Amino acid sequence: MRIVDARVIVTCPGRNFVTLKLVTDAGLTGVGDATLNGRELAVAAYLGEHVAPVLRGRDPARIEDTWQLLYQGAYWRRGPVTMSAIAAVDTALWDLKGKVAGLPVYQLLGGRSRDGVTVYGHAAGETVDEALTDVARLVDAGYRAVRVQTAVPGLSNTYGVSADARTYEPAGSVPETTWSTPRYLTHVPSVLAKVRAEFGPELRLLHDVHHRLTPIEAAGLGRALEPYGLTWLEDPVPAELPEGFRLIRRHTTTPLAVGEVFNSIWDCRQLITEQLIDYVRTSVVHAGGITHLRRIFDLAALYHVRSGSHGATDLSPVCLAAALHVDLSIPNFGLQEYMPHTAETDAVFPHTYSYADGYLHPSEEPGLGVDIDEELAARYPYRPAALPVNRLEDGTVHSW
Ligand code: GCO
Ligand code: MG
Repeated sequence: MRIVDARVIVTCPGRNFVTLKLVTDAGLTGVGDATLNGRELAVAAYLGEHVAPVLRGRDPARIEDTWQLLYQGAYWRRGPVTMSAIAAVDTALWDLKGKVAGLPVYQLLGGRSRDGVTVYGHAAGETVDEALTDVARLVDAGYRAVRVQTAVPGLSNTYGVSADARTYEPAGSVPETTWSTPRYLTHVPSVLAKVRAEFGPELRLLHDVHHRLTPIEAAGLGRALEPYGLTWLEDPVPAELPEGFRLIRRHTTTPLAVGEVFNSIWDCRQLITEQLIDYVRTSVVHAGGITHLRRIFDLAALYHVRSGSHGATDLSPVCLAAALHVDLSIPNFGLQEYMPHTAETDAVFPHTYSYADGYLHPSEEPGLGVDIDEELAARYPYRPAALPVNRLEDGTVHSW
């Protein structure tokens, strides 16, 4: 079998997605997500100009060899653009292999290690009362784990709280946000205290700091949150400096989750091998596809680190479908983030994974069980959009 076509499809059913579709001479197709929020066209060009010509004529069965060819063979390694492009190819090849074998991809990865994939949902509110109502909505829908974010009094446009936060995070809608670490640190423990008091000890609670603190500030927050038994505190500091996590670890037992912006095993190596984190949040699309993600999770398993893959709505249903096959099969699964896509997006990406009672279940169809409706996709042309920029109250640029 040979690859005869590699199509890069950019579509905007509410937000932008980049998808790679591989076509073989046997008429089989495979899909992979290549979406890099706010930088979509960079990956589309990388795939279209530099990768698609290499793929045409290749044997789709050679997944590992193709991965190495695109990684080692590029000389310029790693980085979000390259690794998202490699991810799309890798994901599409696994999809094809499943279709050739007549098996869902999780069977090719070793079969089920569990009955379903436990997910966490997003609860948010401008006020704490609104957030409590939103947590109740998720609990009623069966969720066992909930991430809680609220606006910070005195700041407008807090991360994770915009009106469309549940469906779309937020490229283009809020070009600039304002941040104050003292206001945030004063507010957030009281929010988690109220949620824990209202919902009891069993609901798993998470909170995302979105890379905004320094290690000593994060250490203090982790300690302040200890009474509320968080499942994880996410991205407490920018993770370019893994050594910084030693300082956080010295002061708090609140578990840490990091890695949604990581692209390779090298980005998380030190955090994992020094046991500085508890969950690694790398995703199929941004960390080199199913092949490389499994390598990361295997390393993590040696060090008692579990998976907690990124799953915001800027990762397409193709990525979510692929994530579920990985999640179901690995031994050290932790949690999977789940933000349902809009009906518009779901229509462009027909899929057969399903949610029930706090769990997602991947498709039993051969391959990944997801596709892109190219005709419908063409009706939603690309719309330029950028992620917000964050500034302190005095105007200094700060991590968003
Ligand atoms: C999360 C992430 C997202 C990112 C978004 C960026 O935990 O889900 O932090 O909210 O901000 O995916 O594109
Ligand atoms: Mg996050």
